[in-house]
Amino acid sequence: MRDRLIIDWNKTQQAHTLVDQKRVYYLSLEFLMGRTLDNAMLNQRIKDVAVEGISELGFRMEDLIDQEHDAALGNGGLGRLAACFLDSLATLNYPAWGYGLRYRYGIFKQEIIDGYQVEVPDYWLDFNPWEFPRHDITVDIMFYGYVRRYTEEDGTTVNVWEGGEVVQAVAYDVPIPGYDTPTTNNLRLWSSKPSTGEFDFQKFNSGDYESSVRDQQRAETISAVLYPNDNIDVGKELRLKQQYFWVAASLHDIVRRFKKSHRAWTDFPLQVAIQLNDTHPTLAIVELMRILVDKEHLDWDTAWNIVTETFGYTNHTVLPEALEKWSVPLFQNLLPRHLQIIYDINLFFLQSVERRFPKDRELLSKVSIIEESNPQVIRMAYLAIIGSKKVNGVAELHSDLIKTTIFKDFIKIFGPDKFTNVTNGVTPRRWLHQANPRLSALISKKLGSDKFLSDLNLLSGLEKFADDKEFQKEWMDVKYQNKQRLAKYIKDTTGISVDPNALFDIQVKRIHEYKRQQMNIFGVISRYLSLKAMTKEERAKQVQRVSIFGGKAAPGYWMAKTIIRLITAVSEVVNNDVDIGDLLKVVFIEDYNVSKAEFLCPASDLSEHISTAGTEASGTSNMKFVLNGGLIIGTCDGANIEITREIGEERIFLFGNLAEDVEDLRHAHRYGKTAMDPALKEVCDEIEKGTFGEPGVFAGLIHALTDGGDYYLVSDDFASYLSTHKLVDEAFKDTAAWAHNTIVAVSRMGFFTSDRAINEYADEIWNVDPVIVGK
Ligand code: 7GP
Repeated sequence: MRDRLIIDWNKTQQAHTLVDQKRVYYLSLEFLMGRTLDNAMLNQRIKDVAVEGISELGFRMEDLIDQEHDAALGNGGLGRLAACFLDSLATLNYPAWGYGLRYRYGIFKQEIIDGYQVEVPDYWLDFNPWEFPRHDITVDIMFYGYVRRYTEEDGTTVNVWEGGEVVQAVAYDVPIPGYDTPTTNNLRLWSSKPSTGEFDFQKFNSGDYESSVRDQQRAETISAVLYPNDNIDVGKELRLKQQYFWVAASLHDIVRRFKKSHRAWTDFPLQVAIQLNDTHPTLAIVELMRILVDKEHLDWDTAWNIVTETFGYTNHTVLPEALEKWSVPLFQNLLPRHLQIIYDINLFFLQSVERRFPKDRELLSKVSIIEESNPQVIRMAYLAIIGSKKVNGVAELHSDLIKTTIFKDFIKIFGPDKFTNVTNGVTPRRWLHQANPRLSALISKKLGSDKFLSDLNLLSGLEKFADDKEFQKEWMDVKYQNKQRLAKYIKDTTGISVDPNALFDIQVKRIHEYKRQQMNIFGVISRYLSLKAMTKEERAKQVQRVSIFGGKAAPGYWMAKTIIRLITAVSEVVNNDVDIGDLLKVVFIEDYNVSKAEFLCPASDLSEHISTAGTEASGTSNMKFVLNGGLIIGTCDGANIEITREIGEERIFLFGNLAEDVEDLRHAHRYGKTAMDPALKEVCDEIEKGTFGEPGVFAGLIHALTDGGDYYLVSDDFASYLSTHKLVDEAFKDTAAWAHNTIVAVSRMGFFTSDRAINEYADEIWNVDPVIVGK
């Protein structure tokens, strides 16, 4: 497979060089790729032959596929989106490159020990046949140092950044095969090592091993680990180093490629579109200014025009704690010249604002890139907005919210057209065809073709079979088999027996208070208490449930870890309660990752996307679960809203308060005007009684609901959450209607392919065309 990929990769790169059209560069600190082998075989359409060949050799393909380590260079949604986008870019034949960091350690592995999360390092590079080290492609990157400014004879001022520490970036290339096309794009990941001049052999030979090794380690540390935080900014110097290292190496590469064509600099935006995946690569704006002004000696305005025509910025969150801000003193020490450039960008920007809104001092301080706190901080999102041509959110509600909340002042200045929406999508190759081969085969059989895999709207052809009893049976049979596979996995890994006939209710995603796994487990406790209170006869009428959780907590996020502990504690009690038996089981799946998502999504009847309204920018697993024939319980948040619009509100279990009411509800909590929901109160009392072990362990969770002001509005949404779960139970009893609804839902999911999202970026933001690579 590796050889095949490289042949197509070469063809593609040659074709792209030859046509020399505009290329897209997707800069992302995270690429959550998962495994490659299966995907590569399917995209190259040789899996059947490979399976046959492997079996003749006496192996099973599943076993082989299972040997591969996930490439887990990401935390959650943002990183997985980047991976889906790479698949679509290649499939749609866009000349595109991904640029990222080659972390030695990806996201940690999660072990559950005595009910608690324990983090174990993920050393994934032992055996990685999918990367190609390019020792010929290196870039020297500088940090620290000082700026020397002088005036040339003709009177121009020159700034030279010098005297810093130099580290070398080495390229590692990962081929990205498109589906059913020879186009194989490149993902270039940078690895850090001491620059050739830096590792001191003199010191080493003279016996000063320690200090020479220290220099080496210092350099290698830059690309050593992925920061394990999802939706939270911690502001550590090493993180800023990672960002600059990666951005500077990538821009150097992009500029070098552009220069080969000997075009005028003003053509740069006609040849290059750079997309910033959140603010992590925002320094690229500053670095490109530095290259154009300091090195290529363009005048400031010409350079700025080039820059602001080149970049696009995607925002992935409105959570204030996730918005990147760098302390000015820290930044000044590490990147002194870049700080000056930022000051100049800010000055010219504020001057232009001042001219248009004279005497509005408040507006100036509100939109300044520099926040006048102590210490001063650089607001990276503002820099990204000012330096980009377009800014987009990732679902309609989210794109509206950024315009009315965190970025509202910029609408005044730039007008509304700079801000746009591109609703996220997921690749149907991995998330339907690869993850759910049975369903994919059934759909192909019914539609008479597998063309839907590259044109997902063709799924609409299924709708007319939604009431076909025979088809419904085949459909539900696929679901049953996928649930059986999951039940076996649960048995093998946790010892818990679950009945595949039960309703499988799954919430898998990073653990975060805003995603409200706490509300889910409180709901489970409430269900448990009701079951306990029932007579035998009443119990016999209840729908069996398996509540499945999975997800990692950031190592420093205490509340998230406590939520995991509550889930495991509840599972110990409920699963061993003889009164309850198979009526309710609670499972925590250890170490949730892309490969596990691939067998969880096909096995759900119901999945939970229950964030406090206005907090989940889009969500993408919601799309994966529906695409795999499951229904959703969810809030009116992120892409849930558009999913509802597409599939029809009778096929989604929506509940809870709306985003527009959140502020008022929070306000009411702050002023003690809200009594806790009675069902939630019962749950809290039960926890405090010690039913789930030492109550002190969970005090933080309870406190957040009471004196903590219930910021995520669990109490406000709890009653409607529980009553909506009752509706789910009722609906599940009617198998024919359930089958009908899931078929109709799948048939209307065409919109949520990442192919559609990528075409929107290409047309509305990048202005780039596909290139057909010959066979
Ligand atoms: C996530 C959002 O939380 C999720 O709703 C969205 O679907 C995903 O991005 C892709 O757009 N955001 C992050 O993962 C994140 O860390 C802060 O954002 C930078």
